[in-house]
Amino acid sequence: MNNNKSNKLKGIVVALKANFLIVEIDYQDLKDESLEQFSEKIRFLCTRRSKLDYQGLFIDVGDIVCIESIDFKNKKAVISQVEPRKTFLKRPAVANVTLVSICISVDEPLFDMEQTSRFLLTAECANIKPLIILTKIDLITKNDLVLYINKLKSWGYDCIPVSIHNSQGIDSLIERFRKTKLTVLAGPSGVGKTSLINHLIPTVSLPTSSVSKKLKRGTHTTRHVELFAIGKGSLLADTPGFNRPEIICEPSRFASLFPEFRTQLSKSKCKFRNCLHRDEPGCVINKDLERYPFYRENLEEMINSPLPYQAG
Ligand SMILES: Nc1nc2c(ncn2[C@@H]2O[C@H](COP(=O)(O)OP(=O)(O)OP(=O)(O)O)[C@@H](O)[C@H]2O)c(=O)[nH]1
Ligand SMILES: [Mg+2]
Ligand SMILES: [Zn+2]
Repeated sequence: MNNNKSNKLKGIVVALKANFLIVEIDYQDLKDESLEQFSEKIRFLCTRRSKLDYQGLFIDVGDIVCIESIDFKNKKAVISQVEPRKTFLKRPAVANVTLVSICISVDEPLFDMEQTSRFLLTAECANIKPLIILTKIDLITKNDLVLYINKLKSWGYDCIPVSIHNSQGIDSLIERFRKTKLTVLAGPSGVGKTSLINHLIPTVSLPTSSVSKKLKRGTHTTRHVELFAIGKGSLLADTPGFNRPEIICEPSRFASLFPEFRTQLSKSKCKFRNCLHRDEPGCVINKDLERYPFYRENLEEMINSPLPYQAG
């Protein structure tokens, strides 16, 4: 076998490690039968061609790339091209995301309406449909869980309630993720994103740590984004938790990021085309909706922010 083959291969960036990128190649993409010794997937430690830096092309996890100068023996290669991205989630930074699964725990840390909304808005802003995973449901009663489910429904979102302790919801999650090309698990620190990946993918065993007893918050255990295979052709990303996503959006677009407002605006129109749904006459938005005060407060912040369109 030739260990210094230099043909081109296409792969996906699964992790960034210091100045290197880890690129995974599907075994089936290798037509050369002499490479049978490799398992289904092969990971290469890659640098990037300097011309990519000149072109200002930065590369993130999820990017589809071409690798060259492939050293099969040492599993090293050089990235020579990056494909245009279909989508891009800024934080956590992942390219070509097809589903953002926002993990929110019902307790430890406690469910927080504003924080949950901020995560949802980040996905809506990137035009990626979010799915809410309600984690740690073993910590609350069935009645309380129904209240959370109904609350999220009134915001226009379905959720999948799960617990790794009694395996509730796990099968429907696996089914959903296996149907999706690239799912990102995002959410605050300590909600159980990594624990969920360990539970869903038996070959993965990542470090997790318990929530701080004093602050009732996570301790930022996961430090890097990494993609893991879940079924054929599907990937799942673990990401570092963070507690307060920023909202950066033009005030005129802000209301369209709330499904419950979108529903109202699809049924009837406000009198003024540029209505910001404040106190304008003939506005059709129901100001009694749970998230209206949150919308209003952040809208005012965006309008008055010294940075363009930033709230929080
Ligand atoms: N009761 C209960 N605890 C859980 C569940 N899932 C995870 N945990 C616990 O929650 C704690 C935090 O879990 P992690 O998986 O490290 O949380 P994370 O979201 O990855 O946190 P960061 O990496 O900091 O973003 C651990 O002590 C887990 O054992 C669950 O379903 N029920
Ligand atoms: Mg983690
Ligand atoms: Zn209006």
